[in-house]
Amino acid sequence: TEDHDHQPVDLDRLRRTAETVLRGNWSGDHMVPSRTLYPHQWSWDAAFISIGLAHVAPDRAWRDLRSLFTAQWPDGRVPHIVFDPGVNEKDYFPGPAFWDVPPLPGGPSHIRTTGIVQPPVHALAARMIHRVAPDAEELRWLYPRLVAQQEYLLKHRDAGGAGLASIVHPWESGLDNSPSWDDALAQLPADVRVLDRYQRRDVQVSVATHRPTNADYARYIALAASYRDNGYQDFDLLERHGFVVECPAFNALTADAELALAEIAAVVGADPGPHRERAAGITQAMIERLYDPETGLFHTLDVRTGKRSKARCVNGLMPLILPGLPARVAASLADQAASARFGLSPVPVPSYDRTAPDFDPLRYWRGPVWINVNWLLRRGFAGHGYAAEAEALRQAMLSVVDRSGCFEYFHPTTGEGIGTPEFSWTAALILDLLA
Ligand code: 9WN
Repeated sequence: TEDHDHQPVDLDRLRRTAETVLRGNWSGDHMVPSRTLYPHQWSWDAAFISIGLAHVAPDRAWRDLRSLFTAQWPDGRVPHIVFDPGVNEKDYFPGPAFWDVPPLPGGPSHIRTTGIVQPPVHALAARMIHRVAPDAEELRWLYPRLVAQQEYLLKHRDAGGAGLASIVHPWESGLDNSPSWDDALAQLPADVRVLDRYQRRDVQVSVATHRPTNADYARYIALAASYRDNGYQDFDLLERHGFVVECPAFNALTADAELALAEIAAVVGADPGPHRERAAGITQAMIERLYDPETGLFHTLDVRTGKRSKARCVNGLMPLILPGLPARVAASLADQAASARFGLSPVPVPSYDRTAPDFDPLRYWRGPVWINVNWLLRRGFAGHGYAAEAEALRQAMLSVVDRSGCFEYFHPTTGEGIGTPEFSWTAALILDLLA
């Protein structure tokens, strides 16, 4: 294995580094994404983390998913953060006091969570852990919960009425300040005075110029407060809520979860058929609503205005993970991923179009490279028969992490590590790439 400077990647050292990060970030019954910046349990982090953890500590991998789903709401939603009661309120903002989720009838009363979700990567995780460390008992426990998670997204969140899930907050995408949301957010006032009442914790722990701007952060807080004050309800979202958007990555992962559930169903004695049908339906609706043949990419759709964002972002490549994508659409995504706009080696695919005038190599999801989306893209390439691209991307990921460490994200030109240094999903997914 060689990186682009032809320095060999030291695979043993890389594996040891990744294992050390995961040992350090384990917190009794779950993994934290980072000890400093993210001291609680995050939803899609837990999925990526457990996929890698399965190779070195399968009990912990199953445990992480179980902890998360123990906090599932009675309506099926899996909260984007499960708060650790042992962590001080001031160590993460917005914390449990801000979200103010009342104890839920029929739900666990002692667990505090947020009221928004993140992409459903957990069925894929369960299927992948089961391949490495088979445990039909865990799968039987998880299966109805994973089904309820999907039903929440596809019923309660189908604000557009076309069979796709809408997100009600940029944080739900996992790609917080992606340019994908700029048009939708621009319609909301950015009253930064809202921040006077709170302390942004992220800009104390991390570098402010890398994090979302205050104007964006003020909108995040206002949107979260509005959803909270509406009782975290999802009816009449278009009238009641200021941000209702269909994201191609979120929906691709929702369809992918149905495919994973079809396989899990076969193990637990349920019918895989309906899962496959739902995956096909979502894929079809995504092509009709989110695909632009002119850019050769998928784009987010603002359900309130009916307008598609023009921004070319990494979530627009993510539908490549879907095996049911027509070959011509897969080919256009593969072309775009390898083009000068993105480029998959020597440094992996960035979060945003490198040629865009507002491409920012340092600011969070507006330029830097993230390992989780690249890991997904690699699967997409491999699934559509692009073996050389899949391998190039794998080498590029191993190389940046070997040179820089298990950082949260990486500079899209130099590969330098940015953000928090001992980031769990980077470590976990590298272990999966090495397996
Ligand atoms: C808000 C934990 C999370 C990831 C997201 C990433 C970032 C949180 C934040 O960190 O979001 O949820 O405070 O910025 O954008 O993808 O799950 O690692």
